[in-house]
Amino acid sequence: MKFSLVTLLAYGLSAVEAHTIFQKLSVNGKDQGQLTGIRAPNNNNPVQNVNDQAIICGQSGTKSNTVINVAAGDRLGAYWGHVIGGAQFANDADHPIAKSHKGPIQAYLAKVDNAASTGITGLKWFKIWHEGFDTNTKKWAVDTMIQNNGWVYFNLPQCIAPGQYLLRVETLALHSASKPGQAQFYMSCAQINVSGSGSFTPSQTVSFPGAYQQNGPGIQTSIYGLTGQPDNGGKSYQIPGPAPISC
Ligand SMILES: *[C@@H]1O[C@H](CO)[C@@H](O)[C@H](O)[C@H]1NC(C)=O
Ligand SMILES: [Cu+2]
Repeated sequence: MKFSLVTLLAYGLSAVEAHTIFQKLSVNGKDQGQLTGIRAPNNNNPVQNVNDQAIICGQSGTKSNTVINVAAGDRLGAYWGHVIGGAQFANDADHPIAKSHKGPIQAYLAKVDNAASTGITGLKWFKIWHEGFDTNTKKWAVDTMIQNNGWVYFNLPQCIAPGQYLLRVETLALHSASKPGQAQFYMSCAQINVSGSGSFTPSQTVSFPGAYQQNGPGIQTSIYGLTGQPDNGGKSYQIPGPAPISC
């Protein structure tokens, strides 16, 4: 019983406020600026209902008229901070996110006519990148994000066709996810305009809401081994959603 109290203290209480927000984008290492071209929630609270509209781009919050120009093949960075602006105060241990908040990070695209003005419902999403849990190093994608001071890097695939897209980047925190409805989803959407000579059209897409099931694999799941370590019991972890495109 002592163990469960320790677990509760370590993972339960810290979960209350130790959240995160995706709030800026970098393109080939160049920071595009705070909330520039980003639709971010106004607060760092998670979305826990996968069937809620907020699972698309987070609770509706900031808007931007900017569409960020990128080229297919560019290296993108998504910056996460404990609050808008980054750390909440000096030496904020929960910036960019609390260490307890282990889980995968994913990037999805949806083609739109105008990324600045588009609605977000009914879009057809496909995944371009994800990172989950490495059974060898015992590192979660969230650990990499913390190591990189909030930055999550991935490539925009070379095959992506020119045009405007919403880029949905999601962090999923699984510290309490063994209980129904306790997986914590964090996401914002970046507004991008892709140039290049790609011609990829996805043969399969998913909807948000729709892509995830509340009790599905990788969502309602315990990440703790027998000793209470967040090592997924040494097993591989199944990242929710479709496979990333390959091209
Ligand atoms: C998108 O990129 C194309 C190609 O670089 C450019 O011609 C167009 O003006 C851009 N659109 C916006 C909205 O920035
Ligand atoms: Cu949290």
